[in-house]
Amino acid sequence: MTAKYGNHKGMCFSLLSTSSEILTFIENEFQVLDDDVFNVTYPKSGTSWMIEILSLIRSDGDPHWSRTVPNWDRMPWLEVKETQEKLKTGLQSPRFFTSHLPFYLFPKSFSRSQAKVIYTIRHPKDELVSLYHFSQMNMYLEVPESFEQELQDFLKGDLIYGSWFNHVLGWTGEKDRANLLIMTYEELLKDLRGCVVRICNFLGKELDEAAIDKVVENATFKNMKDNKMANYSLMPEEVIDQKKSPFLRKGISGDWKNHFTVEQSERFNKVYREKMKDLTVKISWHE
Ligand code: PPS
Repeated sequence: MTAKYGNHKGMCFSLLSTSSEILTFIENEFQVLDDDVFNVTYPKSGTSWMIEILSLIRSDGDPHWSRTVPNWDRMPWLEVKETQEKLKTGLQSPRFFTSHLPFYLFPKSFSRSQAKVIYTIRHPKDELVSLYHFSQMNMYLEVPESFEQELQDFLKGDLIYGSWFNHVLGWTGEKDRANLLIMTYEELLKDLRGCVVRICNFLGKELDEAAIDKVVENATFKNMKDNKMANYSLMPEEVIDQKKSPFLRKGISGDWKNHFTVEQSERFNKVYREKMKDLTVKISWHE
């Protein structure tokens, strides 16, 4: 553990963003409501993209809300310090939240509710590359000594929000719940429109063709990068220094090939095969 990180029930977290007390409250006392919607991810897996998609779906494709309100106010991060006051004062229903929590730390009351969760998974090698760059520019995170160090920490499950493997296994283990939709970043890249339609069906939201087109148009990488309510340029430079690396960095799949050596990739594959052998959902890159 390092100066910036704490450990809560086996999960590493940033002391600047949350605490064991908050995580305990969220797990045991926070009351999920039936009309809540949660965007859940392991970090760097398409969280902000899903916020944009859900915000636009919620406003019938009208981009006004997403262009005038920062994404962290549109879909607050459930477990961070800043959200705790908002939870006390009450948020207007239906509440839309974002969370990076693994299933075992997610609110227990979810299991008794009809609330909907969209869980997005990204190819872990690309997730790791994205996190590596993010760690250089985000003051909440430790700067890794090297890419090799980041890779070793990933394989040990020693990164922010814990093990990627356990996170994905935990959430996908809940795949039979009717109120859980599992998506991948790669599907979003391949067929954003098709994914928007799936999400609308899951949420029971009827949008006409023109509204769906507007959701898609406003959730593209380029349009998000130009939208200061989505590109984190409103964050002070001391917190997120985008001169070091932009938040919306590349927005592609396969960038891992520019970062991993052949040996690192093989080492990664070996651990991946062992740890993911019990994966119960079909993901395109999973053998
Ligand atoms: S965070 O910090 O956990 O909330 O980060 P997160 O939003 O999950 O992930 C950031 C990466 O998602 C990419 N991104 C997109 N890719 C394609 N299209 C769109 N619209 C989009 N929006 C965000 C973003 O560029 C980060 O990936 P990298 O690989 O670093 O570019």
